[in-house]
Amino acid sequence: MGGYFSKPEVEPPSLLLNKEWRAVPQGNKAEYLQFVRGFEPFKPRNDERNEDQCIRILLHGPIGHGKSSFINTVDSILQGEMTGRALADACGGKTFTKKYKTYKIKKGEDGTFYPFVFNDIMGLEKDQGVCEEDIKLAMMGHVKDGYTFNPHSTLSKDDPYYNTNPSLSDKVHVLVCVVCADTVHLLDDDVMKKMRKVRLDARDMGIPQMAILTKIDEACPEVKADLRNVYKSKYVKEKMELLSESLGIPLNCIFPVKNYHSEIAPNDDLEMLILMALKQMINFGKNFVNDCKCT
Ligand SMILES: Nc1nc2c(ncn2[C@@H]2O[C@H](COP(=O)(O)OP(=O)(O)OP(=O)(O)O)[C@@H](O)[C@H]2O)c(=O)[nH]1
Ligand SMILES: [Mg+2]
Repeated sequence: MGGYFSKPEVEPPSLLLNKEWRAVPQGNKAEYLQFVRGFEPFKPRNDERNEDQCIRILLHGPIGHGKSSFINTVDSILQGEMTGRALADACGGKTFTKKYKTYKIKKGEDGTFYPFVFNDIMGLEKDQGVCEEDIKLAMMGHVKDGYTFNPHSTLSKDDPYYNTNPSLSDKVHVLVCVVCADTVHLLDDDVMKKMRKVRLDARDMGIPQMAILTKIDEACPEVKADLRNVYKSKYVKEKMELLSESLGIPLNCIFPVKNYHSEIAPNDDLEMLILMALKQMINFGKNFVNDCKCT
């Protein structure tokens, strides 16, 4: 019999499974990076205008779950240095992102950009935060860049920031729900309902959807110690299943990631997880745009 402070006789169950619960992709970071860097502006199949098309990726989710940090992380990876353009908030509490903003990512010194853009939106909250209806308007391309969301009213048709005649480029081509792994089980019912509503609106418009599960480092100490444990972590698996059940997003469309937040040096494992998610966003967006009837 051990004393109060002595080592327990039974070892606590391991936080890791013996085998990965998701088949680990074969490629390495360089291959994913090459895919992203090599992705060129394209002319959609059904487009009689013969115009180059860019993919618009909209990130939405509860406040403080890492939307802006994800954009900053992608930017940092592709620039090869730590950037902080989408301004993430370290204080928590009320939503930090208030404006609708498009982020382009610089490709070369010659003023060229990658053919995909991110839209960062105000976070969802129980009584505050962005109205779900405004997210629907954004997906339809009706919200102009720079619009400051009002938690108490939706964008009206006579507002100067209302885009009456959105083109295919103004519309959203991929919807990404951003939820953090350490608090997914604590999400308020009202916030979940709002996220489900956004998901159904996107489904009705045929917009492909996926989710990223952020802050996996905070959810599991074994993942914090080594990101390569992600697909063996029981916690991460549980959180992904919970998110999948709650929102109705298939498991294979949910990507666990860790954003850059306190690091000052690059991390290959972190970048690999982010690039895997980004590749899926690009593929989903490209397929959607190709299938769209262009006007
Ligand atoms: N440990 C850890 N912290 C993260 C991660 N991603 C984001 N953070 C931190 O979480 C906090 C909130 O991140 P933001 O990117 O501002 O979240 P947001 O969803 O844009 O928030 P709003 O704009 O307020 O809706 C910041 O302090 C980030 O540094 C992650 O993967 N791991
Ligand atoms: Mg933000």
